[in-house]
Amino acid sequence: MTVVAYVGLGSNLQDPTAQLARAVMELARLPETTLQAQSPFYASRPVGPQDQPDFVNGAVALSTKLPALQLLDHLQAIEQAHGRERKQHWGPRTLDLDLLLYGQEAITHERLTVPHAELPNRDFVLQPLLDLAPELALPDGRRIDQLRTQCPDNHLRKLPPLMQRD
Ligand code: A4P
Ligand code: MG
Repeated sequence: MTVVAYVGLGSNLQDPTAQLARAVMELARLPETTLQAQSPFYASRPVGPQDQPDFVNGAVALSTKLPALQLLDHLQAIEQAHGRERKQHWGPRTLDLDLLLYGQEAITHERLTVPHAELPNRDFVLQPLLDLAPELALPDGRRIDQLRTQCPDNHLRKLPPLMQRD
């Protein structure tokens, strides 16, 4: 079965834009997976501890035959390859890959909650999703465009396409 999965990308260390651009290429090479679309990248103020650099965020749409937990394994392997260290909850990071949506499935597993628990509260996740799929809704029916109007403002700044490459 092929599923459309949405993956959120975030970085605020070691050239975040280049980290995201590289990660998009790595996601495109995953087995049994095709990269369907890539959102623009956005600069955003950090949610959580404030004594850390601004983030760069974006999202991709993948068409995949990988089961959700296998896709998560691949996302975590890519994070590790980018030198990800888990020190502080919501702290600075070279690369964060979150599985935002996996088709219209709601998943509750010790390693995986889908839709991502913080998705409704984060403009830096909702806006890239809207760029990719303006009609998108959560499995419970809530529309992404509606959530976007209600969520806190993290001062998103769309980065020009040239700055998305390195
Ligand atoms: N996990 C459960 N569900 C998922 C999912 N849908 N996708 C588990 C990915 N992982 C999921 O994650 C901890 C565990 O969550 C994983 O082992 C996985 O099994 P982590 O990435 O190791 O830890 P973390 O990142 O510190 O925690 P968390 O809750 O994932 O943080 P977030 O939600 O990723 O937030 N501010 C801005 N402006 N932009 C950002 O991108 N990101 C964060 C991190 C904080 N502030 C930010 C940003
Ligand atoms: Mg994470």
